[in-house]
Amino acid sequence: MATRKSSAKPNVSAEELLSFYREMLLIRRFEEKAGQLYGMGLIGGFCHLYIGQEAVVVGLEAAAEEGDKRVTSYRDHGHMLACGMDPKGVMAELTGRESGYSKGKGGSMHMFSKEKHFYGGHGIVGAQVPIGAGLAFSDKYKGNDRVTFVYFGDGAANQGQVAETYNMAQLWDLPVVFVIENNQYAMGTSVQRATKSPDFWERGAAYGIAGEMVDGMDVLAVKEAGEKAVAHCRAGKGPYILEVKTYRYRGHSMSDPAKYRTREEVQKMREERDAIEHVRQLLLTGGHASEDDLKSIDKEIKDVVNAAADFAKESPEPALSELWTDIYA
Ligand SMILES: Cc1ncc(C[n+]2csc(CCOP(=O)(O)OP(=O)(O)O)c2C)c(N)n1
Ligand SMILES: [Mg+2]
Repeated sequence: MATRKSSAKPNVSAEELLSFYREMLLIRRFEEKAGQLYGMGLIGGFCHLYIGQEAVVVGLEAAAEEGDKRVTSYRDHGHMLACGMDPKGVMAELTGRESGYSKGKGGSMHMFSKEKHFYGGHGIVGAQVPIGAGLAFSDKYKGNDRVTFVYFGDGAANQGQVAETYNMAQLWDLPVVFVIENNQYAMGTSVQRATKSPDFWERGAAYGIAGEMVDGMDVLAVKEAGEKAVAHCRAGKGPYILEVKTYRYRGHSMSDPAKYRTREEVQKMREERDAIEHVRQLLLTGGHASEDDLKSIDKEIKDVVNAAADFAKESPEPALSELWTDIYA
C-alpha cells in the first residue's frame, strides 16, 4: 500500500470516498453471493466473477456522464451494478428467472439495459470492441458529445479485430475509450505467455491513438485517468486507450481451479493491493468514517444483496411459451 501514488491526494471529498467504498463493496458482496448461488446449483452455465477488479469500473463510472455508453465482455456483473442497474434484476437473470434483465433467457453473459446505456454482456472474446466503436460512431453521427466505454481483457487485446477497430476509430475520430482490463490472465494463460509486448496501451501509438496505463487497484487513480480520457473524447480528439492493471482473485469462471498460478500470488494481491481495503484505510485515517460507520455500510450492502438473492429465488422461471418469443426465426 505504501507505494500508491494517490494515497496522499487531498482533493477527494469524504462523500466521494464513501460512495466509492459502497459501490465497490456492492460489487464484491454481489459476486460472493453469486458464487454461493452457483454452488447451490441455482445459477447454470458460465459465471465469471469480477472480484478483485472492482476499482476499474467504479473509477471509470465516476468519470462518466448521463447518456454515455458502456459495453463489455462476459465478466460483466460489476459493470452492470456500477452503471446503476438493479441488483435484483441482475441476480434474477443470473438465476434464469422471468424478472431478470433478459427475462431469464440470457443469463450471466447476456444482459442489457437501454435505460442505463449498457450494451452487454458478450461471450465471444473481443466481439464487444468493434460493437463499441459502432456505438461511438452513432453518437458522432448524431453530433452529440457522448462517449462510449469499451471494456475488454488482456487476452482480447491480442485479437485482430481490436487492431482493426483501433485503426477505424482513430481514422474517424470516434469518441471511444478503450479500457483494457489487464488482470494478467486470459483463462489459464498469463500475459507473459501470450505476448512479447505486454504494455498494451503502447500499441495505440501504431495508429496514433493516445493512451496511458493506470493502477487499477486504486480507484482514485482510475477516476483521474478516466476523466482525462473522457475529456479527450468529448473534445473531438478521437479515441483513447486506458490500460488498467488489475487482478482477478477468483478463477476465470466458476469451473476454474486456477492451477496456473500460486496461492501465494493471489494472497499477496489480496493482502497488499486490495482496492476496497485501500479506500477503507483512506476513510479511517482521514477521519471520514469510523469502524462503526463502515460496519453499518457493510450491513446495508449485505441487506441489498440478500434482498436481490431472495427476489431472484422467489421469482418464477420463464413460461415455456417464452421459448418462442424474442427470436429471429
Ligand atoms: C473468440 C473466442 N475465443 C475463445 C473463447 C474462450 N475464452 C473465453 S474467455 C477467454 C479468455 C479471455 O481473457 P481476457 O480477455 O484476458 O479476459 P478476462 O477473462 O481475463 O476478463 C477465452 C480464451 C471465446 N469465448 N471466444
Ligand atoms: Mg484477462
